[in-house]
Amino acid sequence: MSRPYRIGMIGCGFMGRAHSNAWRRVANFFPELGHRPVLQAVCARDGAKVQAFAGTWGYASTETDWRRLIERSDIDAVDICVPNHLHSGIALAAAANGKAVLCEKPLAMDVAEGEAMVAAVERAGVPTMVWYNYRRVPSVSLARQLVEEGRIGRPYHYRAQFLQDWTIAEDLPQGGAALWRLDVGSAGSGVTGDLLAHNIDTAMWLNGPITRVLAETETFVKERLHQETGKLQPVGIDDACIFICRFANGAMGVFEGTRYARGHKALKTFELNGADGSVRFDLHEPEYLDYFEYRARETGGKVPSHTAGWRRIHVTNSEHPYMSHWWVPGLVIGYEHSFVHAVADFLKGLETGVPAQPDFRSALQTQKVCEAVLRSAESGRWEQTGVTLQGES
Ligand code: SOE
Repeated sequence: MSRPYRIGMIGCGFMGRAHSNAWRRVANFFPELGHRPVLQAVCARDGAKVQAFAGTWGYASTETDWRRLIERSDIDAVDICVPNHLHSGIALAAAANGKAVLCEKPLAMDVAEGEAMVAAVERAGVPTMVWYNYRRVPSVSLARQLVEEGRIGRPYHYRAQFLQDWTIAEDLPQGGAALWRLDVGSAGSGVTGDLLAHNIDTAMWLNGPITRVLAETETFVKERLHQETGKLQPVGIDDACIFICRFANGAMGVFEGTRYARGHKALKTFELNGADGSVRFDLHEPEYLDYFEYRARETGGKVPSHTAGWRRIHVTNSEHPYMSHWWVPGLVIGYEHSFVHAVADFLKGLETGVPAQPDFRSALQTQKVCEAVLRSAESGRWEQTGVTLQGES
């Protein structure tokens, strides 16, 4: 018999929907789990909105003040899906109340805040997870498996992009619901924390710590009307960011994130090139992983030149990560399933005692890279990241 695991969701925007869907569906597709999520309460400031959200997603109750939610004795885990400037206060209070804390990415506004969050949850001894969901797209997980199996060999190059185009209009306001990502006071940074953080998390998971960075950022639209003040205000976020980096394993990296790549909506890509093989992923075709095998691991020999070539692996077989939980081979899954997988791994971590990653401490490493990137864009120099964490699973 699985035991109920009572979720208190804070926030009911786009991410609140993605997470609620995951909590609702996980028990259907991962019935072996010992915990069965119960949507106990959802919290948002707007009473009518939160009522409607609770009705749609099946939450048993609502709150309009997050402090009340984290104090409730009938909540086991608090899931933070609100703008970034609110993460830390809620996480600290939730940990002090003994709740497990799951937090939407990025962990915090900056490293100092993230460190305080790590200290608080570790002091309280509560389980944590940060929703870097793209690790759990089966093709991305398969890339990690290929790396672990030694199929890439000595890594030389890592390149990644996250391209969008939704903020190009100069009359798009900043701040408030839906547009808080453009307001530096709520977001902390622009594409570095919002988009490149995903790429950095994936990169370090696949290829180890990023040790130093050299970056450029740009804010193309300098002033935008603020929805909350009604005034034209300077834009404090980075609209675009490019950086190069070095990994601890000696590989070179190049990253690009922007919301000004006309025609691109969510083009998240990465490629890793090693001595023995390469892998390539593109979020627009998430069910595929491209793999070039130079040296066959099974035989140790080189793949003959006349048969060598890029191979598209359709990542839908039951042997592929997570896929035995879904349909039959050949049938695809998508974006929302990465969140279901995150929940499944989190609950499994509670049961095995091996915490799902990235936990707060691990996500702090990504925060450190983001901060070093922004520092480098300011200084115009290479900046050390201070990342130390190695080899998590
Ligand atoms: C921004 O548009 C955004 O929604 C990010 O906040 C998400 O983390 C990313 O997965 C998709 O884009």
